[in-house]
Amino acid sequence: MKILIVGKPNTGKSALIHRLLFDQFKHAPIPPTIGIDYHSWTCPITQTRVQLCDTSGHVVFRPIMTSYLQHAHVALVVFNPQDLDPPDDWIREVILRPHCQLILVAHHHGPDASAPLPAWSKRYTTLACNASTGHGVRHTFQEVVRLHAASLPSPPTEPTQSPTAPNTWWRCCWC
Ligand SMILES: Nc1nc2c(ncn2[C@@H]2O[C@H](COP(=O)(O)OP(=O)(O)O)[C@@H](O)[C@H]2O)c(=O)[nH]1
Ligand SMILES: [Mg+2]
Repeated sequence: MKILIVGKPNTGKSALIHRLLFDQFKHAPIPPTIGIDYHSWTCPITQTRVQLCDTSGHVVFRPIMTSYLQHAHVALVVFNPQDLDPPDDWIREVILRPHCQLILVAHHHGPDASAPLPAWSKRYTTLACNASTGHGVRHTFQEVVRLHAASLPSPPTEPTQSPTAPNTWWRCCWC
């Protein structure tokens, strides 16, 4: 399963992945992501192997990011709930690709990961977490795996044959 992590620069995309993979928060400034950084993670609940593609939010890399959306199963649009400007451009890019599931991640930079979310974000599936405290980070990624699995069509089931079917009278006449 491939997850593309997008959103404006400095929303904490790389910090979230660092917290997920190493259970740490880097207080020293994280160098800006250039293009895409790849990481792999296995969901401890379902054992699903996940490729995490951490992207640069910089506008220069926007065409590369949009091409990567074609191969992603899920796009996480990370945003800062205090930001008055919704990440509409990213949301629009993902909605244009119906194969790619859109999930928003409200990344609170303050200590309270349960602070209220902006009203606009309630139109979408939105999860909330915080890289500095770690609050909600593992749950967010586990929930993304679960939501993706739930969105897949269920495999066709074998037609069940009625146990009485072979004994119907007309079948007997063929013997
Ligand atoms: N206080 C606080 N700062 C954060 C948090 N997450 C990220 N930052 C800081 O915000 C800046 C941008 O984070 P980064 O993960 O590089 O953002 P990205 O550009 O979206 O990948 C860095 O200086 C981080 O240390 C957080 O949860 N709390
Ligand atoms: Mg980054």
